[in-house]
Amino acid sequence: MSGGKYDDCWLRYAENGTSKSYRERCSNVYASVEAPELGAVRDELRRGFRGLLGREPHFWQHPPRSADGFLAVGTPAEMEVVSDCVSSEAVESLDDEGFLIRTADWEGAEIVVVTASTDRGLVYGTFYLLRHMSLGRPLDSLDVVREPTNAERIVNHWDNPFRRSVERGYAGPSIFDFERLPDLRERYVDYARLLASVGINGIVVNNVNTQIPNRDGANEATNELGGWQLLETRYLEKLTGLAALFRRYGIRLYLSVNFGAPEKFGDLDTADPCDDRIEQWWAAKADEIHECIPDFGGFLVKADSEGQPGPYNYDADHVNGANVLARALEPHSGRVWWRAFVYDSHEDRAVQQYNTFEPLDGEFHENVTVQVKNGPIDFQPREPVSPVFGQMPETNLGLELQITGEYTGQHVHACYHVPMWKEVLEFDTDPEGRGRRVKNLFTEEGTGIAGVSGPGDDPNWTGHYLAQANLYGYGRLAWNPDLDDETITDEWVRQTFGDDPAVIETVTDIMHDSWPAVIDYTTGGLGLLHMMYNGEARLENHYDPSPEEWPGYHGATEDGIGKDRNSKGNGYTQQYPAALAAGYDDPETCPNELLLFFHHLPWEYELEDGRTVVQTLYDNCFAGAAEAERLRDEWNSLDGKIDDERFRHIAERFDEQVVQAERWRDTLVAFFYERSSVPDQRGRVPSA
Ligand code: GCW
Repeated sequence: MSGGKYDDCWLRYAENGTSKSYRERCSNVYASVEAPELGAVRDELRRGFRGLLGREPHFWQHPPRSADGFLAVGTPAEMEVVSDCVSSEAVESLDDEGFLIRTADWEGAEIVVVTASTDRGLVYGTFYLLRHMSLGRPLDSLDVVREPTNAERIVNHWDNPFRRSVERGYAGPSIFDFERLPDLRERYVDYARLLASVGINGIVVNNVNTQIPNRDGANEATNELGGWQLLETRYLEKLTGLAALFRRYGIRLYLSVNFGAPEKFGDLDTADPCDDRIEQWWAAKADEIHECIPDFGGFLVKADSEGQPGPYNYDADHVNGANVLARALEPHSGRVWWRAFVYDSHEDRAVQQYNTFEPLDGEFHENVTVQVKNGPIDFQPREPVSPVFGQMPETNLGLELQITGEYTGQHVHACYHVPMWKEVLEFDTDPEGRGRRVKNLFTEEGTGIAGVSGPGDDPNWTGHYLAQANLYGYGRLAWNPDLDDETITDEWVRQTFGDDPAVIETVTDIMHDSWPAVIDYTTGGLGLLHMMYNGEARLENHYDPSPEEWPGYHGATEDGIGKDRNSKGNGYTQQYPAALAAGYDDPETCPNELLLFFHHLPWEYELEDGRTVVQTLYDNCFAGAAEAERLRDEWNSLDGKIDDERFRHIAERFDEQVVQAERWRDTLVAFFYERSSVPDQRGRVPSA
């Protein structure tokens, strides 16, 4: 932990075997001083080198005259040293956020140059260099050019500004203390550093549920102190300083807004997007925000979903709704992120998003991004990829991933999401040959990736220490979705836990195997989902096993289990392009891990390996719980190899995970037995 306050996560900058050579090259730093971002660059180098070099670097305002090397950070326009070492065409051809790092010989000294065409590029270049050094890699012969694949790389906070709670957050209260703004906490700087270090360039600071459902009673929305109030002038003014702080790190601020805001503020009796007064109201609001925050990113909107108001309240549709906001933001280069998470019943929401949004393809404004969750349901441990992807070619789409662990053990269980996200990103939305993998859908301007973040005010930011890896991995993939999970995991483990090979190997293995274990004991591994408790009044919402509760999702009956989301059933498979639809539609060709998502099958339906459905469910539940135990034991083998504080914290989480995994296993297998009356061939499931 840094100074006993809160953790540095992967920005620990520990001295390593290469530090001696770093001292030779980087003890002197020549960095330009103009823009605010460059303050961030210098601060980070100071902090990073204090650790990595074991001493503070000396900052120069001109090139140091010494035979030793130095580090030069700046744009060629500002620094001659840079333009001497790097061709201006090479820099000009970089996109705004790209950077170039090169080792060069300059007047007899060996220097390292970090350059870019913008100051934001320099921020990313600096963090790249520090990561490179944290990984102990040499500085000779550096020749690095990097640009982000995706232009928009955003985190969505589901923070409730005035309660300071975080919806689906498992790491304490909100980092943001909105009541105290414009006072800024030191922690905001550290958060901005964490985000910028992995390339995040946007932050939505408040919950999409801008009016908070009353969780204790009927699921009725109340107006009490919702995040919608941030649009009031007095709060906008307070956000100015926060936006400036993030700006230094290349991060733009966004707000979740309430579609009914024009009505809520009391001066209008409607929020009808087709009413001229509403058009003017939003335009004036956007102007006002822009006055306070000149680089304001835009609005995120959850409309007509789970109690939030939307265009349906006014007989309008999502295009009307999104476009009125888009027109308001257009003069300020702002963007509307319009969520596709819209459904009207729990019966089968899988079919609803495609049916609602696909017919609207081509009608959204240029500065609207339709933000779609990776799967058609809701961040389940495993879901098929949403059929919306690849099928709205005339619409800017955004991919919404969940960094926090709502359905994956809520940061009591270890569950590394990077392998899941890789599965989504590598998914081919059109296997008939046009090569539209999910990861290739967000490279055009206006498209992008959004991650629902969970960090909170806990000393370790994420509740479960290992969950830091999800934030790290999210940023790295949003920047470059081609990175493989091994690379990301290795970077994170080494920066976080150091270079002891035994520690690296063990932690890597734990990360790698954590998600499959959670899938197995919470679902049985054949594509079932939503077996979680869903009461509104208890904290364990979406955490505890409760398979009886939502038969509509898993379709368990006496004769079988699974849901016919196929052409015999509700036709969901037909929302996919023909080749995918055909594959999913036939239980013989449907991938095992999604079998019961698409098909209701007899309990004793035989799978390819000769086992029955019910036996496979039993086996997987047992295997998942056993795996949780193995992961715990692996972690325990690190006793004495890492600091006590982190060791004990994670060991305690694993102890609890093992207990919960066994509970999940026992509840699910009892449920499967109770419905099927088929005994476990291995005699593990009590049949009395
Ligand atoms: O499934 C739900 C979560 C809600 C969340 C919603 C959404 C912000 O349980 O907590 O609300 O998804 O994505 O809007």
